[in-house]
Amino acid sequence: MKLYWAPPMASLAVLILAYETDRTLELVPMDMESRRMPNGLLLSQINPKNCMPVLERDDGSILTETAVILDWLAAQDPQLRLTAPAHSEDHMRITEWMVFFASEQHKLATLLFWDIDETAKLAVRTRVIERFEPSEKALETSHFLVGNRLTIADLYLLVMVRGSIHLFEGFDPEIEYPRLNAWMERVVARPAVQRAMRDHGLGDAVH
Ligand SMILES: N[C@@H](CCC(=O)N[C@@H](CS)C(=O)NCC(=O)O)C(=O)O
Repeated sequence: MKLYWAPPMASLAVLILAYETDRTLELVPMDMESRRMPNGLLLSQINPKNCMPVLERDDGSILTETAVILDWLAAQDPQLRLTAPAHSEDHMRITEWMVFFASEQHKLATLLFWDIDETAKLAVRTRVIERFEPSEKALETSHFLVGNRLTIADLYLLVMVRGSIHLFEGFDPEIEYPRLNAWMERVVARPAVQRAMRDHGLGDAVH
């Protein structure tokens, strides 16, 4: 399988999941400015939505949308319980979190790469950061977002927090969201996460 990726974006969650499930993905880097791959192919030629990440499966079919890629990949190894059976309560909760991250934080954060003015950038920052509050609250009573075990919802949240630290200068979850910060330290310490961060070009054992 091939993962078309661009750091420090959501493709990191897919790579972590691949390592959690002991799978090998061929990484194809994408230049987000030109939206071209090293071989000159345009992102839109692979994904008409012109968005990352993109997973090309072994049969050549293309899967898009972070939440869907994560769910499909996790479902290949049901015994690991990184997702849950379709239509179960846990699956609904996992999906609920992922749709929230996708629509209320991820897409909003990507506006920073668009041609918007400083006032709009500040509004994006405020909205994205304040939307970590539900996660902070959920982590008051559980070690993870769903079912007290690591799931793909946690992987999506991880890239939202790390992406926000990268994008929003001065955002420090240790100060603003202590439970989220403690959760992040636990998740980041996992060998699969450390390995994915290194392979994703984020340097050594980054926090
Ligand atoms: N709906 C997509 C959106 C992902 C997304 O916004 N990806 C960013 C990179 S992390 C992107 O492609 N941005 C380019 C754009 O929005 O035009 C998903 O959930 O995967």
